[in-house]
Amino acid sequence: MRIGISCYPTVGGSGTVATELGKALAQRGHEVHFMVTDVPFRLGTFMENVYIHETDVATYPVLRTPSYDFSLAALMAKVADEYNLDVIHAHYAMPFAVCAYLARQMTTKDVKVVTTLHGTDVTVLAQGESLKQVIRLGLEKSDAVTAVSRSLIEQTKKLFETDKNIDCVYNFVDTDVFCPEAGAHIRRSLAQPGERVVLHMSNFRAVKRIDDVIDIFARIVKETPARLVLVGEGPDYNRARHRLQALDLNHFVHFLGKQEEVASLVAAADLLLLPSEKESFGLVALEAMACGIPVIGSVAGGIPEVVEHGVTGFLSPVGDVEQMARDSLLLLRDESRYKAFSESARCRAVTHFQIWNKVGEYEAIYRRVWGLK
Ligand code: GMT
Repeated sequence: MRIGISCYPTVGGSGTVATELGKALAQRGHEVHFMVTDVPFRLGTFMENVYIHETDVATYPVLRTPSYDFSLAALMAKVADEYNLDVIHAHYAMPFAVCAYLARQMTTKDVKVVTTLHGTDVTVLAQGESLKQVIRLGLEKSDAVTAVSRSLIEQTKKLFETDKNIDCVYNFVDTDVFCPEAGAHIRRSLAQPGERVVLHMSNFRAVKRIDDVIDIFARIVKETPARLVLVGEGPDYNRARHRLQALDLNHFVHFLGKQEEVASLVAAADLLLLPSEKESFGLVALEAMACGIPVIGSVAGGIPEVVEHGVTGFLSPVGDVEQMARDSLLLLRDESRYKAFSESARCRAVTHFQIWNKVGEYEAIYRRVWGLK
């Protein structure tokens, strides 16, 4: 098939899922067209069957803000016409499904629209009235809608009071790339022998509850030698830095900022902290599990569909840092328990969230919207 993909090109789970999906589809022989504002960060080097189309955003003094969404819609229509696209896969209703709807009004081709909900368009943006109706339009006009967890499907249906069919296609991971062996060569630069490595990787937004990460780590390091590795960037990153300094904990912390290649960093850790307030899936938890790294997280959104409580990690109510710290220590100080969790985590990732199975699920949806078997 000829598939157009639109996503946010910046670091983040949705961009990762969209880009890895596009690359995998290209490997399977589909023609994949990324329609984006910038080259997606995980795209890497040239790949056969992959084409990139960047928006040319119109600016004019009378336009108070650049007309990004209209430019993207026009680009989608142009690519659909020129390359005879079968499907536009919009990763986020806002703005991509809406742009795809507009593109469909402009193109002469019968192109189908598949929209994947990744979370914040429903859990944050659609909570206010100003964008809710636009997001609803994007969903209703899509030929198929998928969401990355059952929890997100439930929230979407409740919020929009819709009975539209929404397929659950979980996030996925390449378990050959994210594997326990991937971190061996950098472990020594993160910790001394005998020290445990605790990782948090995110876009450092309020929903990630960075203060909880710090509070959990402060309790861990009081009891056992440990290092905290912080990967990512975002509004709360510098505040976290200052707070760790004020607590005199900064010499136990590696502030690594934005990183392109993360499999080795994840695999070099012993534990992942994900105490989010909202999390539609939690791709980083899956990437950690694939590397055999247990997860300490919150019972929020789709996290319980990824992390099996008491088997591949421990989950507690949002904000319960005492319990999260106790559970962390339970794993870090008991080698045989840790080994059992680590093996179960890897096994769950391999069994339930393999990239090729999920790519197959998306392909089946593309065929379905065309009435093909
Ligand atoms: O908040 C993030 O971590 C980034 C965000 C994004 O847009 O990339 O991630 C969302 O999509 C991911 C891929 O489907 C999910 O794994 C994340 O859970 C989801 N984030 C939230 O729901 C907060």
